[in-house]
Amino acid sequence: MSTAETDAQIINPEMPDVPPQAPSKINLKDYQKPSFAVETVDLDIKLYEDHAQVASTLQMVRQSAGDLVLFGEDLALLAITMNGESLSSERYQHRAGKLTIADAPDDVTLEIQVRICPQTNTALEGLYMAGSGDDTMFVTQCEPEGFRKITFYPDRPDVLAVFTTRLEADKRYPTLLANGNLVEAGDVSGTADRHYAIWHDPTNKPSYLFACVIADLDVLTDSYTTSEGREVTLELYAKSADIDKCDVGMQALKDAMSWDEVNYGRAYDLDRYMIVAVSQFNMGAMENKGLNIFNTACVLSSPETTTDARSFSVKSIIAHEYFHNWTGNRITCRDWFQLCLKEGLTVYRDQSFSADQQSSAVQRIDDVATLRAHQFAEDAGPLAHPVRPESFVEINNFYTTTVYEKGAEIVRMIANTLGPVNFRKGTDEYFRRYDGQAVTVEDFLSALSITDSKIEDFIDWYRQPGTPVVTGHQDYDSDTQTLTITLSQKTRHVAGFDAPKPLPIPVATALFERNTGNIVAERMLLLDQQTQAFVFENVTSEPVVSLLRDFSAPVQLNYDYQDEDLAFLLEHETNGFNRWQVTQMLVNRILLQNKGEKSSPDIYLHALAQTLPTLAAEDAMLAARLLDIPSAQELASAIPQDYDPEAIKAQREGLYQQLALALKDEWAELYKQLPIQAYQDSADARGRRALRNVVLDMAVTANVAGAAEWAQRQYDNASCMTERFGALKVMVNHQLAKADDYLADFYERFQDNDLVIDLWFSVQASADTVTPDDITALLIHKDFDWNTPNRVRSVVGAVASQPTVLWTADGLDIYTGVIKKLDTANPVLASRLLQVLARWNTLAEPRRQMAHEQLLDLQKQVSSKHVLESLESV
Ligand code: 0A1
Ligand code: ZN
Repeated sequence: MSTAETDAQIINPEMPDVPPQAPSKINLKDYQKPSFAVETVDLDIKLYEDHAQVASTLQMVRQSAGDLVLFGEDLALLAITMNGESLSSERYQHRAGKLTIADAPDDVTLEIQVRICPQTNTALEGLYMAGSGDDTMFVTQCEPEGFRKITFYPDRPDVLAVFTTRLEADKRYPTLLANGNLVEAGDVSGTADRHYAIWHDPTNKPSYLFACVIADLDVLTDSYTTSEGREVTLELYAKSADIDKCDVGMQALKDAMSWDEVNYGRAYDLDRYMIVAVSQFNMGAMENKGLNIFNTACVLSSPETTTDARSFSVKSIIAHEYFHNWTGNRITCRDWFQLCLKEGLTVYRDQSFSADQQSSAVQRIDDVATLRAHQFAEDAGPLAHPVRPESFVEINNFYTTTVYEKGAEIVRMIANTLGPVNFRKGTDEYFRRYDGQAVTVEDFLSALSITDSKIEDFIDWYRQPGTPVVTGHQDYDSDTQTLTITLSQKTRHVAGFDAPKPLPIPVATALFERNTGNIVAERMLLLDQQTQAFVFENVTSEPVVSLLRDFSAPVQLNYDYQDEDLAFLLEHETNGFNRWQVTQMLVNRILLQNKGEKSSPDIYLHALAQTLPTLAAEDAMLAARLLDIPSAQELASAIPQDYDPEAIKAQREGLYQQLALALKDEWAELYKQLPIQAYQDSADARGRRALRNVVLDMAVTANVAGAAEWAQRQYDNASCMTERFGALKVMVNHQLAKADDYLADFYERFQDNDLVIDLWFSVQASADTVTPDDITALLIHKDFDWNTPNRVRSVVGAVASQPTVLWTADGLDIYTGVIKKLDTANPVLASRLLQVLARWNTLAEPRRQMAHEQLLDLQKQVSSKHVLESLESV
């Protein structure tokens, strides 16, 4: 059918709102149950050369009084019937993305036909075309509100239904997938070149978990037998050139399936579990029922093309999406305000899974570093919101580190407060009570509190924005042999919210005897008042106190430590995470304290020099992490006003230099102890590779004789991407003589692999010496592609990590230009990229004024509600 023919048939196009209204806010307090439930949905999706036709049949039953409301966006309505009768346009209203039928009977069969255009859908929501040339494929992304771009539907998470999906397309696309079980497949009669497949998903699911794929893909197949005896077929689909990079993901899937049975008693419930790798995707991955869609960057992995860090994150994302099958899919969210219900719990579960696959200390370091770098910044700025927001314009703007990572920290605090046995009793109760339902955070807390009613008090953590600051000091009384630790909490008052209340803050504490370095007492203190004193008896001498062990709560800690106490803890703490934490506290004291209060770096440098050589042999990964100096971006997030990007960069680099010089004599020896070996994917081998890259950078920084040649040799002889890319990064960052040759070689070797070329873009865009002109050159490079979010992020995301480039007139011009370009083409991506500019109001003048003007200007030139909402606070 030609486009011209179908245009003529569009009935009752949407009434424009005249005059255009400001996008309206949706409020949690206005939640109302849907008037109609959907029992079954039959979808028939026919894909043609330049459009698709979607026919749907919905069986609906009234639940309560009210209109029958369907949502639809970017759809051309071709036909609609209710209980067999064609609906004339007077029977319904179609306005602002809503189709409302006022006087529907109690039992309704709706038949709807629409035309959509996946081929021009650059927003990557609904059904869209990904890839190019021979690799073109069609995939869906329906969370949170993409299903309404496929057909008219009560597209909200509390409407659950059984879906049957028929897909029809040209045989050029042999892969036809949808949720559930394959019921039938065959040729379309009367045609030579079209075929179809029918899928039935027996589970009740919300529309955001719908998915389908129309493509030409290869498949890696495996199987898993669940603890309940179900034989599950596992399939990982990718384009044929990538099928050799699917083994890591497949193994991770099997590991995750077994981990969830052992740790939460949860087995998989369908006979088939499919994962599809897609090169154009706005986020990491999506947990559609039985048919996960993954960004290629989050599922493909091979030693030659994938760094260790990426490969490790592939495993955790596979686990994350798998764990959603219970926490998200079988028990889902009542409304999008409850997003943290599925995300916080699932992130906690994937972090726990990953902690079992490597050193749990290093896992905790990674989780906390991410939280501090991104979530603390969000909580401190104008986009701060509660883990469960109370209003939004565009829900896509709330897939944030606050909802995900702070949400996970709340679950962690609950788990630690309950202990493993009672936490398991609580989660068992949660699954028992709410399986098959769409529920709220209150429901979750009520199940978790069956063994301890105090757990319900954690609700305030979900409601209150801002990072609490915990301040404390200690008093030792040698006469009574008592130690009193006094702790206070304060959370900033975020405009638009109630005055903050004290929260329940678990503070894991240990007392270390100064003479021996031994732990003499360990306790979980629960700070739930504004100020509280905690007394320890029978303490024979004044100890060094270690607080917030394992980062027992997502707070900022200001305790009146002496630098020497922190150095003592670096030596004596038994937990690797806590040792890292004290190095970070020392760095903060050196870099961020007000003038006059700044610590001298001597104690820090001395303590590291003492620790590193031995630790490098015992636990290379931890040794590498102890050398962390927070990124310029992270340091900036801790500066509430008058932030000067140049000054912070200079101080940061100065400390890095001092560290490199302080250990100058060690680097050659350490590097020698970490020779390139045949590739192995073990925690130990990954640790050695991580440390080797850090040592290489330190050696080049300290001008160790021959270090530049070490980098070249490491690149030339690399056994894997971690080594090759690590060496390239050092050469580019330090502008070593051969850097350009090696960049060219890297491009040459990997030009056919998009994910590696993303690395090639990002290493240049994030180089220490990058200029706005370099960024512009990358944005017009022949391989730059505005339609591929991974490629956009590889350059633009890197600019965001360079405050000295970003916060200049040219840098901001480039950055706001990118937002304008993506505003209507891909508003989800545009708005996510925009969020880093929220820090503009902490800048020192004249940058603050300049940034403010640029943002006001941007506001006038954008139109998506996503971007406009992110600019509301300007
Ligand atoms: N639920 C997914 C994240 C996700 C959200 C939105 C998307 O498209 C706009 C895609 C994925 C997860 O938590 O993994
Ligand atoms: Zn998730």
